[in-house]
Amino acid sequence: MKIYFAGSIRGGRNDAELYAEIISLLGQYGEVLTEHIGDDSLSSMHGSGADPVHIFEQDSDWVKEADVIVAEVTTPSLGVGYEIGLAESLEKKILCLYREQEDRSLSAMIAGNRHLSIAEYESIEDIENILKDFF
Ligand code: 6K6
Repeated sequence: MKIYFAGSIRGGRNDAELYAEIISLLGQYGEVLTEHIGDDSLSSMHGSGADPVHIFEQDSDWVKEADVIVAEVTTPSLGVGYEIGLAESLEKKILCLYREQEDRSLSAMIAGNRHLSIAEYESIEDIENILKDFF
C-alpha cells in the first residue's frame, strides 16, 4: 500500500516532530511516499530555492500514485488543502488528523466535507488507535 502523508511546510513547522512520529506509525501499514515531511531540519524557509514547478509536479504525481492520503491538518497549510482537494478529485481514501485548538477552528472546507474521514486526537496513542481503525 502506498501512503501519501501531507503536513504543513510553509504554513508552519511547529508540528514537524509529530509528523515524523506519524510517518513512523504509517510505515507499519505501507510505503510512505513523503517521508521528508517529518524532516526536522526542513524549516518553512528551507528549500526556498528548490524549483516549485518540480515540487508541484512530483507531489501531484505521488498523490496520483498513492492508495491513501493521510493529512495532519492542525496547522493550516495551502499546500495540504490543495493536496486534499486533488486527492478527493481522484477518489482517493483520505484521513485527516486534527487536534482541537483554543484560538481557531478547522476550515469548514475540511470539517464539512463528507468525503473525508476526520479524526480528532490529543495524543500519539490516539493516533495509533485511529490508524488501526482506518487501515
Ligand atoms: C520546503 C520549505 C520551503 O520550500 C520547500 C520545498 N519543499 C517541498 N518539498 C516537498 N513537498 C512540499 C514542499 N513544499 C510543499 N510541499 C507539499 O505541500 C508537501 O507535500 C506538504 O504536504 C504540503 C505543504 O504545503 P505548504 O503550503 O505548507 O508548504
